[in-house]
Amino acid sequence: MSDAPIEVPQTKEGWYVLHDAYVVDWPRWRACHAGNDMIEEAKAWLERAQTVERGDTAMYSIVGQKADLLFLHYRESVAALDEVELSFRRLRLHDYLKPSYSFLSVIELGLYEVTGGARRALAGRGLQPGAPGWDEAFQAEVAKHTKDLDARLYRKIPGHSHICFYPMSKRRGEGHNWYALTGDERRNLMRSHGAVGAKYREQVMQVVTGAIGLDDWEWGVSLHADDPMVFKKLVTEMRYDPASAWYADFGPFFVGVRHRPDDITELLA
Ligand code: 76R
Repeated sequence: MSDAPIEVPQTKEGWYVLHDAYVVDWPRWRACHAGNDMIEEAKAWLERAQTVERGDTAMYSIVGQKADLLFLHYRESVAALDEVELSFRRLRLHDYLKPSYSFLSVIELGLYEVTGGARRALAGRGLQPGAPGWDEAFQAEVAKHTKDLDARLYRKIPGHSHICFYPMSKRRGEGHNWYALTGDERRNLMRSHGAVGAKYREQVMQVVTGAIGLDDWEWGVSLHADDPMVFKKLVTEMRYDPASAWYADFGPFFVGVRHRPDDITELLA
């Protein structure tokens, strides 16, 4: 450990995000006769949720036993997420679903490169962290480079046909502890991580969401692509990159196919 002042990473936050997954109680659903009404009600709910002005919603059919349906919501506040969640609970269809997984987080952009650049710029002007005026000068320098991030923070859900979602945390073990690294060590690791990711930029869109203080893991990773094979290739390559190889722990993986509101009829047929 160095005795340099601890550099807590700076981040910019956008929409709050809820990943909300359910399994269908198939025997009860099959035995019920009011199916059509409920489906129409659910479709109308999804239409409304998807056309919300501030945020977005998407529905995915999850492959495998972990869930049948995943709803992904972007909203401007935790309260707005709570509202859309409750409006879903009130649907009659909800009586035939069982909760399978949920994850609350917020779209997050790490500013490792921007803050590293700001520190160098200030050092060039003879200002060191902790010196009088440093905080204001630092924030002004960061602000110069973060004006154009809104398009990524307040975006629509990427329209790709497949999603791969998983929560993850950075390791805090005796041997490898992300939180005990210096800012420069973390910055270098994230630079290498970004370089691996950049190779897949054409094929996949990553939406990283921060969840420290919000849920049981530290980040949510949503990868959006049209070809799911890209998930396997990309995540495999990331595993060998030091930021993941030494410092990453992963939760359950959910892979699904995106569907429109009209598809609910067929999904539940
Ligand atoms: O901001 C950027 O998009 C550029 C650089 C970048 C950052 C800061 C980047 C690029 N990522 C960043 C941050 Mn990522 N990412 C993951 C995973 O499975 C694993 O091993 C890890 C899960 C994948 C697959 C992935 C893909 N990334 C982060 C963070 C925050 C860490 C922090 O702040 O400490 C996490 C948790 C994380 C996880 N990353 C990319 C990708 C891809 C494909 C890219 C390039 C995309 C692009 O540049 O548009």
